[in-house]
Amino acid sequence: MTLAGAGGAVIRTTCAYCGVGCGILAERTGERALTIQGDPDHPANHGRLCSKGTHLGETVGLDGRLLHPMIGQRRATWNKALDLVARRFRETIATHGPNSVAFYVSGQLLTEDYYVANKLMKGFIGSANIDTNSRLCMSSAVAGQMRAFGEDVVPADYDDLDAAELIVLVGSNTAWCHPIVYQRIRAGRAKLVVIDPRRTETADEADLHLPLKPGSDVLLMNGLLAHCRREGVLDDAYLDAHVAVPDDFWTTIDDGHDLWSVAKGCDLPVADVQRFFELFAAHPRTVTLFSQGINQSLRGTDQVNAILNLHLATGRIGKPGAAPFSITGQPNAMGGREVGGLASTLAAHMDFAPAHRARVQHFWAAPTIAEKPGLKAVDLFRAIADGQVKALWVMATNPAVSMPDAARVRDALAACPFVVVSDVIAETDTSVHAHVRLPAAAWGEKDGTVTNSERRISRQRAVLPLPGEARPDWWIIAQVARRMGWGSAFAYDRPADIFREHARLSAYQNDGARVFDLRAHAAIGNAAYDALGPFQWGGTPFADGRFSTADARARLVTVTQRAAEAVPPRWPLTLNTGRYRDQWHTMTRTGLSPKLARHREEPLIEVHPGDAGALKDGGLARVETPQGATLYRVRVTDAQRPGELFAPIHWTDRTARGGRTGLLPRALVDPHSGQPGFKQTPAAIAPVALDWHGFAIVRGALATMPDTLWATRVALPQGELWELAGDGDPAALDRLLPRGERVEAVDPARGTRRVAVLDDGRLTAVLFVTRTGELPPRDWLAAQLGVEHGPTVLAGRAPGASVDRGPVVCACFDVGLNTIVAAIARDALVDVASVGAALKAGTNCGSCRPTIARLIADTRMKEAANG
Ligand SMILES: Nc1nc2c(c(=O)[nH]1)N[C@H]1C(S)=C(S)[C@@H](COP(=O)(O)OP(=O)(O)OC[C@H]3O[C@@H](n4cnc5c(=O)[nH]c(N)nc54)[C@H](O)[C@@H]3O)O[C@H]1N2
Ligand SMILES: Nc1nc2c(c(=O)[nH]1)N[C@H]1C(S)=C(S)[C@@H](COP(=O)(O)OP(=O)(O)OC[C@H]3O[C@@H](n4cnc5c(=O)[nH]c(N)nc54)[C@H](O)[C@@H]3O)O[C@H]1N2
Ligand code: SF4
Ligand SMILES: [Mo]
Repeated sequence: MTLAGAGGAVIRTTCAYCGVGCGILAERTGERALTIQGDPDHPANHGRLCSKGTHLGETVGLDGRLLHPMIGQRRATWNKALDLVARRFRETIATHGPNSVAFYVSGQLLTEDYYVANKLMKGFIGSANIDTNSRLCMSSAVAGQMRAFGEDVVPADYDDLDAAELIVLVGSNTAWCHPIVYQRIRAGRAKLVVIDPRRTETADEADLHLPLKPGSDVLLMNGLLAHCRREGVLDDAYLDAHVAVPDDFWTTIDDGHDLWSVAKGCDLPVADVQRFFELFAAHPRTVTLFSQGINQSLRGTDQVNAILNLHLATGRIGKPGAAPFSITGQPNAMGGREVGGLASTLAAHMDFAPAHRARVQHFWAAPTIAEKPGLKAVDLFRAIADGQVKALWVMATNPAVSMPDAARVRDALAACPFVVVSDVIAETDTSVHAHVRLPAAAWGEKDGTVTNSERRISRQRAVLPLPGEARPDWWIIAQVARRMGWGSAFAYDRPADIFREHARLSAYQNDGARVFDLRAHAAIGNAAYDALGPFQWGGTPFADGRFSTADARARLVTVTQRAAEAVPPRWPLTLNTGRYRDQWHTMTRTGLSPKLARHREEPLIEVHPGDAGALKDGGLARVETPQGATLYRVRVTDAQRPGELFAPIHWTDRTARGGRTGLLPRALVDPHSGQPGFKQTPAAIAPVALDWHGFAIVRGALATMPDTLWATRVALPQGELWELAGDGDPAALDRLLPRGERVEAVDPARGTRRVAVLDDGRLTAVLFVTRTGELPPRDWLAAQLGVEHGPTVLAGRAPGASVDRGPVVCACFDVGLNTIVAAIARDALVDVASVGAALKAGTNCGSCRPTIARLIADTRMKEAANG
């Protein structure tokens, strides 16, 4: 659908990133240029966008794109590449059977792509060896909802956040990871409780923050349920009518869940736990929103059920403002669940029961159908390493970075006889292991549907033409299927053909037993599909108290807190991992945006002051676990609990030496869901002293990655900044610099080395290194690229320059921390709105408002302390 607008046509589409699923108005303004605005008419965001969505336009250039099929290092035609993929898969299946091949796919595929991949594997190849990165993401929520509801349905809407009186965020850094949902929560009037071991920016603004001991959520939730029972808050009528309760359930809840035992077990003040319990008891309209702090645990499914138990036993489900809300991470995590893209589901919310298999096989007119669940992600990569799986196709995910114990995953990829990778980027840590690389259409070029956290299906539409020979994922998969001999079953001409089939399957022999049902769209025409506006399926799920089980009753599930793991002396700390506000996963796309790079330029390891010992804030440290080791920049902060470390997941071999968090977690999983326990890994940390530190700024890109011990790439508007540190002679760094006229200032006594490279008098690169001293701020130098300069540039600052504005807080208006702090002090600003009025900071996407609020509080506190 297009709208009239000045310049080009304004296209309605959906954000590329998180599961909030914000609507976007995009307008093409140049060859590869877009303007981006929030869609005021989209019910998920009503016109708002966070920093990542706002800066999507900075990520649609062709730098680093994979534009042609590649066989090894050679460019190939589509015909050759597709023939090869089809032949190798066919041969492997013929010799070793259907379970010797696998697909590893992603919640970043569109529903249409996902549907075709799932159909090919389960109905035609006849194996269920298709699993997805959603296994790492919300498979515990899926397993928990299946146990409780009999179907994987999220019974919550964003409207519930407006209607709620109390919102409990459990294991969710919503302010950073689902910013527009967070803004909606803040705009409402509900009280906010945050349950997270770290004091995140989400926790900063809460009415109550419970920094519980990691992994003690079951104890806390069971304790709360015991409190509700004591206080008469249970909904007995609802339980009688709609819920099956196991015999041992209430004795387990009554046993050992007094307030004091719970507070002690969770390592929380009794008064805070009591306050939480009382808030919950007092507010029937409660939404409990949870994500990876709950799901990514060796007890993830039990933790999910502990939350669902609470909502079922208090009847807080299927009513406005009352819901357990498993929020999804990726833009189409929910669509993947609908098509059955997990190895443990079949299709359209059906599983491997004989009747389901027969139904799906019949619908697809398929020659075969997978008999049983396939290999889940962690087991899949083990089976590749063992040689059981001999051909793998990876689509839209980067497992060499994002899987636990990633070094073993890399070994598996390297050993696999045939690896195909479909990606939009030419070189990723995964695709360097590929025998065949297939260029996929990227966000802004693809066309289809995604489903957000509240089951709302929205269109993604193409705004830009396909570059090079890039093709949509559905097309690539269907082409391989045709070449494997299944032409008529994969004769799709457009995404609408696939959507119709998917909608028909959801309705096929569905007498209401499956909530997921798109029958109203099963006959949608091409034009109507093109114009399709956002719509939600499922109505208000379970509003009538009927669930998707055989007896229509939901289930309480008996779950108990397991004893904490013993702390091995060699690994005294617990490593927690997660996300930064302005980066998306392995940075293949957000890493292209200079504005987004500024929020956190380097991978930090956050450490409590009590654990810092010899670690220096701003220094480097090595974090080690039994699986591997990697370096980080140290941040000492009391936002961490003692004994715990926090590291970001974003940096890769393409962007850094160090910060390779995927190497550290164990490949251990939850027994029900197969989801890895990413949030708790026994670890140790030690300082690393390097001879020198410095940075390089270059126009364009460095020819090779620095082989220094520490190096981090930061995108700049005209090139790259590399933060560097190492041992030995820093003169060796000179070879990283481009050719050109060099001016240098080298002071061996003070250990400084400053080099500038000029081309025709214009600055193309600088290198600044010091052994002991300070380095100048990077901003000014970065802005000098392309400007005429002489040796004075080696001073590193403009003559009479003002102070560094500091790290960027507001990515939208490029406002630095020091600028904000100075304005707060100078103009006695007391709230976020006045900072916005003075500096514009925080007035667009709002992602930085929690930071600004914290800066105001800090400044006021310091002023108070200074009298
Ligand atoms: N900026 C940004 N946003 C994103 C993404 C991104 O990469 N960048 N990715 C998207 C995706 S795919 C996902 S899945 C979501 C994830 O969104 P979130 O789940 O909000 O993000 P995480 O940072 O992984 O983890 C959330 C919190 O869980 C806490 N936690 C750790 N252990 C425990 C525990 O034992 N109990 C409790 N209660 N909490 C614990 C961590 O301290 C952390 O603050 O974000 C989505 N949005
Ligand atoms: N330690 C630790 N590890 C984690 C987590 C954690 O919290 N801690 N979180 C886990 C979670 S929740 C998730 S979701 C995963 C995410 O981990 P990944 O899925 O591995 O991360 P992405 O960087 O999103 O990878 C997406 C890839 O698809 C490519 N791509 C983008 N668009 C398209 C497209 O349209 N088509 C194709 N074919 N390719 C495309 C991108 O260039 C990129 O290479 O990480 C997991 N790993
Ligand atoms: S909250 Fe941000 S990242 Fe998520 S969909 Fe909306 S704009 Fe995109
Ligand atoms: Mo995720």
